[in-house]
Formats: sequence, structure tokens, C-alpha cells
Amino acid sequence: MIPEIEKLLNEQIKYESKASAQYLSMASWADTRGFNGVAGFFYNQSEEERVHMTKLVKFINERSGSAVIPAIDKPRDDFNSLMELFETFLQSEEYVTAQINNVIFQCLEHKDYNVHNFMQWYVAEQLEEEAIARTLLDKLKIIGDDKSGHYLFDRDIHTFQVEEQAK
Ligand code: OFO
Repeated sequence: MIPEIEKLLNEQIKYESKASAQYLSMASWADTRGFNGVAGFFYNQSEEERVHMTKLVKFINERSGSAVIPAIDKPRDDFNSLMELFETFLQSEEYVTAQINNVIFQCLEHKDYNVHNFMQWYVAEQLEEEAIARTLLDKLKIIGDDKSGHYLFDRDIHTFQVEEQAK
């Protein structure tokens, strides 16, 4: 494996791991405030990020590289509102997308078409996750401070989860 690319993929392991920890923290925040639908959504997102991380670990090791499991700082848990929670979600996804784009760019620079191909799966995932984050944030902007709106948002996100899992 090209050392520069291996280094970038190892950094990507860290970003996926950080996202997983951040979403677990957000799930816990929602869980302790009665937003069970939102909690379920972020528990699930956290699991997904863990899968993304593990996929990278296996890919690096299978190609005679060495995956490094990183230390992770304590994730943020001081949210003031559902809006802030989902703003953090979108920012996190945008950040990860930027890092993935950088890996793709470097793959092309180094003519590493194998890793470039592997990373396309991540590009598609990011597109989907960013779209979900934006849609949910838009809904929260419409709702504003309305408490019954928050209740319905939580209920709807639970229904959305159940439908997604049934697919
Ligand atoms: Fe790993 O998919 Fe988003 O961040």
C-alpha cells in the first residue's frame, strides 16, 4: 500500500471513530430528555459510523498495511436544543465528506485506483447522510421553539427509522 494513502486511510479511521462516539453522545443526550425517536436515530448512526471505521481497518490490513486504532477525545454533550444537536450532525458529516474528498484527490494524485474505487462507497454514504441531516435540520427550522412540534418531530423520526430498517 502506498504509505501516503495508508496514512490518510488511518486518519479516516479516526474521523469515522470520532463520528461514532459523537453520535453515541448525541443519542444519550436525546435519550435522557425523552426524545426516544431522536435517540434511536443517533444510536443507529453511531453503529453505522462504527461499521465505516471497521471496514477501513479491514481494508488496510487486507492490503498489507497496518491499521492503527486511534484514541478518541470525549465527544461533545452540551447541546442546548434539538436544533443544535442536528446542526452538529450536519457539521460532522460535512467535515467527514471533506476528508473523504481529500483521500479521493490524493488517490488520483498517486494513481491509486484500487483505493479510489474502494472510497466510492464512502462518497455515496456521505451524500446520503448529508441529505438526511439537511432535511431534518430544515424541518427543525420550520418547527422553531414549538414544543408540540418537537414531540411530532421525535415521533416522525422514529417512524422513519422503523421504515428504513424494514427496507
Ligand atoms: Fe461515515 O458516514 Fe458519515 O460520517
